[in-house]
Amino acid sequence: MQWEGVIKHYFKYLPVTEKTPVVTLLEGNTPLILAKSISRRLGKNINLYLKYEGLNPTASFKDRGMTVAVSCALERGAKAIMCASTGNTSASAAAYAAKSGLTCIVLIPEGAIALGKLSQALLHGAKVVAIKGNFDDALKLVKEITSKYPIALVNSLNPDRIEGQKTAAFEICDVLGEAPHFQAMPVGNAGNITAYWKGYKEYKDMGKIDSLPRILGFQASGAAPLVEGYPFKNPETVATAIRIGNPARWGEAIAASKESDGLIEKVTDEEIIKAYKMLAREEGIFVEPASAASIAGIMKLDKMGFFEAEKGSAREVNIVCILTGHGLKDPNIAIKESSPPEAVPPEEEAVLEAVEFEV
Ligand code: AN7
Repeated sequence: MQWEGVIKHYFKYLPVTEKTPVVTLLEGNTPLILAKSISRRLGKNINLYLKYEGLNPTASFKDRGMTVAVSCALERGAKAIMCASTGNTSASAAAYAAKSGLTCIVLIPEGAIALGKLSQALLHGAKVVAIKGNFDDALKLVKEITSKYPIALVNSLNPDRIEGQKTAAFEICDVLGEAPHFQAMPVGNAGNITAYWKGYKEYKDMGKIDSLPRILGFQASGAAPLVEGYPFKNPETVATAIRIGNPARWGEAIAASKESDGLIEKVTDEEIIKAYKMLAREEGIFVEPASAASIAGIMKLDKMGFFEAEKGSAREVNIVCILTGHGLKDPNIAIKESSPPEAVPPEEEAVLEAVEFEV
């Protein structure tokens, strides 16, 4: 049986009816992969799982929210949708708009979105406008424009986005048979952390799980408003997806960390790149830098002794890291962080020498 997408699968949990024109690219149902090597680093009774959201149709978690946002916008008679984006939202909005026949307008910060994401938005036919400013400036404009004109806003300020994205929490619980003990994730505009926490709470209220996870959110240290407690005017990080200085869902993010007895911490670009390479080389998983922030965060907390109590206990401890976007989104970083191959003559000896192969 083919998977039918998140709206059909989780229909009764979502703001849809039989009349809703469902726009789907069959998003969701992403794998939960046991990270054997990283788990081993953490301790014998600790299982670290990777929720590989890069395997969604446009290669990020945004598709879960976009299927609901676009379907509902269509149901309400929208002709156009609009978003500001650090890249992934624009790629997803553009694809779902293409599928539905809606016009898509996206505002992006000039020169600050990864190549893969820009190519997606352009190829899907979105009207892409680059702003001489950052994401926060772009979002402000989108809010103004969509409040004046009949254009549906599809950033995560739109509650339908949150509803769709909460299905990832459902999937994790459906696979594990319970909620994980900890869930780690990158935080930018703070829509996703809001969505996951809502999803877990709803599943508990419905009696599907008995306990809730502790939510661990991570920001890049150059774009860490939730950690420092004030907006960043000029956010900077290698993880361009989370280069956001003034998160729209600030209060909800703090609430998720507080209510769940979790935290929101920061990780440096160096820690992010280290985790990015570790995932690629030890687990065979290619993510974009922002996604590696969740692993960088777990490594940082582990170093600080955060998991000491868990390590001593006899019970198995499950940590789920959300890998929000695929590595191919940002190929420039991957190449920059590697040694590009040298060209050699087309001869056996030259090839063996180049790979330093010894029998
Ligand atoms: C890979 O695309 O904000 O905290 O405009 O692309 O819900 O914002 C992307 C965010 C994490 C942070 N990982 O999620 C956008 C955008 C990846 C992302 C986040 C984003 P939120």
